[in-house]
Formats: sequence, C-alpha cells, structure tokens
Amino acid sequence: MNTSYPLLQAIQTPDDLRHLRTEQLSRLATELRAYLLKSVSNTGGHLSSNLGTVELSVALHYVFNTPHDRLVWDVGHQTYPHKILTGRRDRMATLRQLGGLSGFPQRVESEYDAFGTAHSSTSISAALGMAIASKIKGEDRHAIAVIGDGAMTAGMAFEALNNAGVSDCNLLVILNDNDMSISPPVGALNRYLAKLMSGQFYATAKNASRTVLRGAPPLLELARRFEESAIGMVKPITLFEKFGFNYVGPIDGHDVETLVSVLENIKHLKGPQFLHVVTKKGQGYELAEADPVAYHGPDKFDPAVGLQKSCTDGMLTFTQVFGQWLCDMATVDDRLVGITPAMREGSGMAEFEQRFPKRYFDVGIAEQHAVTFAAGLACEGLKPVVAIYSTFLQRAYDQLIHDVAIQNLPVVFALDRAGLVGADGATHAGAYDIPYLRCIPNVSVACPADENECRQLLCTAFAQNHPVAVRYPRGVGAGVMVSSGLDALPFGKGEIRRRGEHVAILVFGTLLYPALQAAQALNATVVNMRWAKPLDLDLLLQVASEHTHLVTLEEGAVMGGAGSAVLEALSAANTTRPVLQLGLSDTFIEHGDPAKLLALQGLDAAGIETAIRRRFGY
Ligand SMILES: Cc1ncc(C[n+]2csc(CCOP(=O)(O)OP(=O)(O)O)c2C)c(N)n1
Repeated sequence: MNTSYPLLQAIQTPDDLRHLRTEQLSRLATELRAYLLKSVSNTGGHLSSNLGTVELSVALHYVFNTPHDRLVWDVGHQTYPHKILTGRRDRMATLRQLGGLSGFPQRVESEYDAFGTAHSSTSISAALGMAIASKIKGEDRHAIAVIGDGAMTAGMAFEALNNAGVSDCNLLVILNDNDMSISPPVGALNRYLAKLMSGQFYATAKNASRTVLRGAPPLLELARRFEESAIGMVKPITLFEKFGFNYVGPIDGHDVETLVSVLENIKHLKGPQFLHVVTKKGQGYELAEADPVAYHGPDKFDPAVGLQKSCTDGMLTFTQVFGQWLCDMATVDDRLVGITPAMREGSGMAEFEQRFPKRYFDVGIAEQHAVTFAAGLACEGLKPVVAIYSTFLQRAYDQLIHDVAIQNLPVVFALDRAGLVGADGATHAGAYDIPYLRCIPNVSVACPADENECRQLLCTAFAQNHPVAVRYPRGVGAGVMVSSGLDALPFGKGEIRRRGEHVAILVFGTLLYPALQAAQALNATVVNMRWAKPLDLDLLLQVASEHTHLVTLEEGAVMGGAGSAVLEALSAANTTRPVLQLGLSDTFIEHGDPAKLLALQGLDAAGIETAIRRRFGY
C-alpha cells in the first residue's frame, strides 16, 4: 500500500471509518476509488458496478453500526469497496483466485458479509428475514438491502417488497439506480424509474433530506401527498409507497455527505423505508463511464490504456459458436426466437439482437419468466431458443418441468457455463444441470465434446419436437474448426473415438480431449457419448460387452449425473461391470483458475489416468 491513500490506509475496519469527520469522507472516497481501480486492473473482476458504489459503501459503514447492523448487497458483484473497508484491503490482490478473496460476499469470508450472494434479487428477502428475526429476538439492529435497478426487475424482489411492505419491521431497501443492468436495462420498471428521475419528479438532495428530516409517520405523509397530488401540487405517490414503504429520493449517490445525512435521518424512522439512490456505472474512470458494459467484468488491463481486444489465438469460445449458430439458424428459419434473461453479452446474443431485433427478447433478470414465456411462444408454433447459464436455469426449475416438459414443448435450452466457471466460483458453477435435467421426462440433454459438435448438436436440438438442452462450458474448447453448415448429428447417438483394450472411457462433453490423452497411456477405448439423455444404449451395451472395465467422465456433479445414468442402464440390462465414475465431487468448488480447479478435481489427463490406474490396478 503506498502513501497516496493516507486516509484509506488508516482504515482497518468500519470503526476506524466512523472516527473520521464527515468532511473527510469525500477525500476517502477518492482514495478508495483510486485504490479500487488499481486493484481490479491488476486482478480482473467486476469494475464498473464497484466504481458506482464507492460513496454508498463509505456512507453505509459510516452511518450504520456494521456488522451489528446487517448489510445485504444484492448480487454482490459491487462489494469490492465494502471489502476494502472491512479489513480485506490487503487481500484484494488475491481476488477471485484459488484460496483468495471471493468476488462476492461470503459469510465465511467476513462477519461484515451478512449474506452470501451472487445470483441476483435475493437481498430484500434476506434482509427482511434478518429484520423480522431481530424483532422476534428483541434485538435492536437495522437490516439494509442494497439492490440495483437490474436486480430489481426480478420477480423475487417484488415478492419480497410485497411481503415487507405490510410488515412493521425496520428494513431499509436502497435502490442503487444506475440505469444499467449488465447491458442497458429493459422493461416497464426501467421506464418507470427513468420517469421518477426526470423533470418535476427529481427531488434534489436537499429536498430529500428535508423530507426525511420531517420524519412524518409514513401513513400521515402518504395522506398528505395524496391530498396534495389530488389538487396537482406535488409529485404522485410512487410505486414503492403503494407497496407500503416510505419512499425517499431520488438522491445523488456520489455525494457522500448528502448520503450520510439522509441515511442518518432514515435510521431513526420506523417501518419499511425505501431510499432511491442514483449512481453512475463506472463513475470516476472515464473509459468505464463511456462503456460500462465492456468494463462490467474485464480481465486485467492497464488503466492508462484501457481494455485491449482479448486474444484467443483465433479460437472461438463456445458462446461465440452459439451466437453464430443462432444467427445462421434464424436466417433460414423464421420461426426461431431468441430469449435471454439479461445476459446479452454473456450469452453471445449481441449480433442476433442487431440482426433480428424483432425476434430477440431480453426479458430482464427473470429466468422463471423467460422459460414460461418460451413455452407460450412454442405453443403458438414458434421455435424458442432460451440462452441461459446452467446455474441460472436452476431458478426456473418448476417452469421447466411444469410449463415446458409436461406439455412437451419444443424449446431449446442453450446452457452456457456448464461445468466449472473459474473466477466466479461455486455460486456460478454449472455443476448440476445433468442431474437436474435428466430426471425430467421428455427432456433431452446433449453434451458436445468440442466447438463443431456444439454447433451440430444445436442443429439436432432445434430439429426436435420436444425440449432439448445443449450444455457447453465457458471459454474456448479444443480448437476444432467449426463448419459453416447447419448439419445435425443424429439424435441420441454417440461414437467410438479411440479403440483400445479392457478399459472403455465413456465421455460426456469436453473432457473427451483429456480422456483421449489419458487413454493413449492406458491403451483404453474412448467413447464420445454426446447425449446424457437419451443414452446411446446400443453403443453402451456393445462397449460393455467388449470391455472388462468402464469409466464414465463428465464435467458435472457425479451424483445423479451421466455416470449414474450409465449405471442405471447397465443395471436395467442386467449387465454387470466395474464402473469408475469421474466428475465433480460432492462439494462446492470455490473460485480459481479453471484448469487448476479441474486438475484439483482429478479431471485433467493426468488425474484421469491416475484414477483409472488406482481403481483398476493398471
Ligand atoms: C439470477 C441471476 N441472473 C443473472 C445474473 C447475472 N448478473 C450479474 S450482475 C447482473 C446485472 C445486475 O444489474 P444491477 O442490479 O442493476 O447492478 P449493476 O451491475 O448495474 O450495479 C446480472 C444480470 C445473476 N447474477 N443472477
């Protein structure tokens, strides 16, 4: 830590922060922002959202008695300033690396991380639970949820508002409105918030302070506003007031002294409070302000130069393969519609949006709605492709079963980030999709081994008349050339990739390539199974009859996964073979370099070879 951060350097915990004079906070925020930029540019990670929460983090820890008061950050990707202020400044260099700080709040990491997050829109529910618990236990503490305007679009946030608005507990919801999700925000709520901030509806910071200072009981205040709005004198009652909250704002979220004075005042009000704070994504770093999407989650970069084009040696990521396929298939089939729950960039749909705007739907952070919306489209003869991360489809499990599978609707699920994701850690790992999908009737699951198969299996999936998921991992694959055609592979069929003796490795997905390496040393057979469901039974039974030992391999949870499907099938066919199941162990795998994490799970070539030798005594 160098001396250009004199105030920040003196802060080990929020207690130290609370000893500063209010006039010093703006200087502290400047130091914190500079430290943050330097730190994230060295490690990579979420940047623009964190630049936007610097003043809010300072003000919240200054006014509230954390960790006694509970501070719950929604998604948690904007908590780096909070981490720096809560004793983790010196560990920021380890961010998102194996054994280092998580990129999200974690209860095990710090007592200041009141609630673990990473999936969005959980903060109001969790903070409400904490507020009610403190009431039941007779404890005097505040519970605060900080939620972005993107996260606010999720149904779950509204379920929580609906519940909280009629409670009489001391819950403070802070809407951090930067008019951005990862990409520009969508939907009617966004329009409403924009309206709130415009013209006569924009209360100056001064006005907001005065409103709070009056400290009128919410009901009285509501009655007064109703009366005044009836004669057209004053701003109408906001949506949040209609939900039962006392609404304050919008106020400037980069004016730390105002934030402090407003929060000080709100702190003394009873009942559910709603503070609307306006911030700028990327605040204070010109390049991020100009392009908050690119700086949402950059790799390492030089702040003086800015982001450079990332180099993948001409290799396509699976996400790019999907994006190209989507455009190509949409060109030849006008029934195709593409749906993303707020992940346009992450799911590779930017070009599709440009070229097919009428068939592109960003539905907001609303996975449940995305799936049922797709079901409705499919009922009417369209061919929906839902591009969704494996981990986020977990949110829409009932919709998948109840709305899509039971009605056997032809929806394609392009499941990105299947398997380990690396720096984002356990919350984002796509570890469970094979187990959670393969138990649902009518649903098929394809596991391409490389980029070209990914394209081909997407074609196969699209041609089916029932729900099909195609799961593929983050990043690049084996570097296989991707054909430009739209040829499908046969449905439910695998292939033998290498013929060996005694041992056959049945691979589901991209671990085919390390398996081929391991098989070289073992002279084993390698089977590219391609489908976790339906299993290629003929191929499986043929391979079982020709080998003494079987190995199953998948980048997904072993428990209930494709290997379990193989065991079930062998058992049903009354065939007994020793089977070694390789995949992700029954534990949450933390953040780190993906290759290292795979190796730690024994899923690199050396690990696969060792496991086989050990189990079968080779
Ligand atoms: C359930 C779920 N879906 C998608 C995401 C991916 N995601 C992470 S941050 C983000 C945008 C959040 O926008 P907002 O709440 O406005 O925060 P900002 O980044 O603008 O500060 C999204 C979609 C997620 N974390 N959780």
